[in-house]
Amino acid sequence: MRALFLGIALFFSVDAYACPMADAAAYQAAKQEVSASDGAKLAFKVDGMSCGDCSTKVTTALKGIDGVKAAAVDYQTGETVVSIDASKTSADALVKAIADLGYTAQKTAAKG
Ligand SMILES: [Cu+2]
Repeated sequence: MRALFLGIALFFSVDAYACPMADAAAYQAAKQEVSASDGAKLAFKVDGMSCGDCSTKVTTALKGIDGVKAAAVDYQTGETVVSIDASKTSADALVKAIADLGYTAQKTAAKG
């Protein structure tokens, strides 16, 4: 009985974790944070991401860079937006940090 309960709990937690709709909503919320941030806005297209773990890895790496104020990464489209203090970091540094994780990043035109 307990095993069954755990099985069901695990099924639902894995399902919620992998839900593309929830991931898309989280990206939209993170994107708002980037828009609201006072830094210079950069946009990238990141290739090679396949799940929420990938976007978390990229987001964490970007936010760990000195000068990055906010970052939002959507693994489903590869769309990545970042707000930076341009006196501390650059688009090239962010592209390199993403490449170090094994993904390919290309700078695109920032909107807004
Ligand atoms: Cu992944």
